[in-house]
Amino acid sequence: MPFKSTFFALLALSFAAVLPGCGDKEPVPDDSETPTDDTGETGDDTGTPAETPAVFINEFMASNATIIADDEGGFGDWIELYNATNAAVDLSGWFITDDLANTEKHILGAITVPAGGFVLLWADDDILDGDDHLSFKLSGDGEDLALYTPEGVAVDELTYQAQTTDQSAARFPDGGETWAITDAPTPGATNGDGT
Ligand SMILES: [Ca+2]
Ligand SMILES: [Ca+2]
Repeated sequence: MPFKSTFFALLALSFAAVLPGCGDKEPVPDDSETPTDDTGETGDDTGTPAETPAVFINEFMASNATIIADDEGGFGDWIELYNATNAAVDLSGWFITDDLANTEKHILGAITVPAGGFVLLWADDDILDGDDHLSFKLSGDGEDLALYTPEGVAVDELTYQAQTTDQSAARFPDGGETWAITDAPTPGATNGDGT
């Protein structure tokens, strides 16, 4: 099927499924307005609803002993979000939770993720420290982690297994489908390509 490189980010969730079918074809150039292939399908890019920005839970650490401290010197659990779009995304009123059965556990305050950039949230159950501090911690034994719009639309949802102290779980590349555990965490910065 045709594949536009400019839609890599938006189609990140389906990337793994799409890739095998594209293995023997060159990507369709960006200026190809009407991709054609053997199926005769039109190229309407309806895969991602416009009202749900491509923001990802991009990396997290459920047991932080020495990797990074907050402004108060605390080594709390942390969650990195990544904005795969070309515009800043205001997360005010969005929900983040460690429990898929309680999607409105924490409502985000004045948090904005820059275009193509990252924001680091502290999961330390210490909300008096600022809008980047959440009302829950991440269990090192495994837990849920999810992000919802103010309307309750799931933007990213995951369930993770037991974690090792000072190792993070991260998407490679940023916003990609593949998760890996790394002992070289990059809180607030790109995950790189995993090499
Ligand atoms: Ca928790
Ligand atoms: Ca990172």
